[in-house]
Formats: sequence, C-alpha cells, structure tokens
Amino acid sequence: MARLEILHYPDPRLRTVAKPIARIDARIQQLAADMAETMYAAPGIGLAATQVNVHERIIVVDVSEDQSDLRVLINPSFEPLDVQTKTYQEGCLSVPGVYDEVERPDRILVRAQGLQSESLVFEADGLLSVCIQHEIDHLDGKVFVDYLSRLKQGRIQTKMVKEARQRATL
Ligand code: GNR
Ligand code: NI
Repeated sequence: MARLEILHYPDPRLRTVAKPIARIDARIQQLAADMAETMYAAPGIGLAATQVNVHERIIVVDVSEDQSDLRVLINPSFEPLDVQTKTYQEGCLSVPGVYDEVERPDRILVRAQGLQSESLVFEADGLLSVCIQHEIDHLDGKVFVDYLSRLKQGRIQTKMVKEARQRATL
C-alpha cells in the first residue's frame, strides 16, 4: 500500500482525458488500493486516478461516515434518470480550501466494472450522485471550478498559485 501525491489545480495534467481500462489485472488492483488509502488519508469521499497523475478510467468513492462503503468503479459512466437537478456545495482535494455551489442532475444511473471485471449497474442520488459525477468529470479532464464564473476561476487560480509558491519557499 502507498499514499499517492495529489495534483493541485491549475496543474495542466488535471486536463488529461483518461483512457479506458482494457484489462483489470494486479496492477489495477494495486492502483485501486493505493487510491483508497490516499482518499481515506486526505480525508476525502472520492478520488479519480487523474488526480494522482494516472490517466486511466478508475475512481474510488466512499460517502459513508465510517469508511464502510468503498466503491471501486472502473470505466464508469452515468445517465440522468430525470430532469431534476440539485445544487451542492462541492470541494475537491485538487483545489484545497475552495468550496462552491455546483448544480448537477440528482438521480443518475451508474454503469461501471468492478475489480473482478463484473458489471455494476446501480442508481444513485444525493451525495453519492454528486461525488460520482465529480469524479467522472476528473477522468474527462474537468474540475468543479470549471462550472463557476470566470471571475471566481481567476481568483481561485491566483490563490492556488500563491499557495504553491509559499509551499515551495518554506
Ligand atoms: O472529498 C471530497 N468531497 C466532496 C464534497 C462535495 C462534492 C464533491 C466532493 S469530492 C471530494 C474529493 C475529490 O476531490 N474528488 O475528486
Ligand atoms: Ni475532486
């Protein structure tokens, strides 16, 4: 097991579109375990491979309060189940300290593969739905701040670059 380093916005590597995973083998099992360890240590409720600079389509999610509901989703996709949207205050381990409202479909149908290559199909709503959509965005090179105004995006970028510079000169 290993903790992986998380990329910070506006790192251009967060814009990489991840490739589908063709073979779920020991390497992918190890990556999933390392991603789960990294997510729990952060702590966070989800992590996409993109955030640890691995550009393959795998995410880990656990929205439980006691780390009892880990889901590893490989090649995940979703479709909205109705037109209802919900606004949620989102945060991101790649944009630490920034929280803002994002509107997304509420009820979704999720399709993915599990670690044994089994097909997973399930419905999600609430926080689980938000988190899965947020993680799939990462796999497509998107970050939640992309949904905010250009003004807010500029301010967030300035703040993040300043903080990175401060860390570098400690
Ligand atoms: O830990 C996380 N919390 C969170 C809160 C609201 C909406 C989305 C998230 S995901 C985030 C972890 C993360 O950055 N995953 O990519
Ligand atoms: Ni994120």
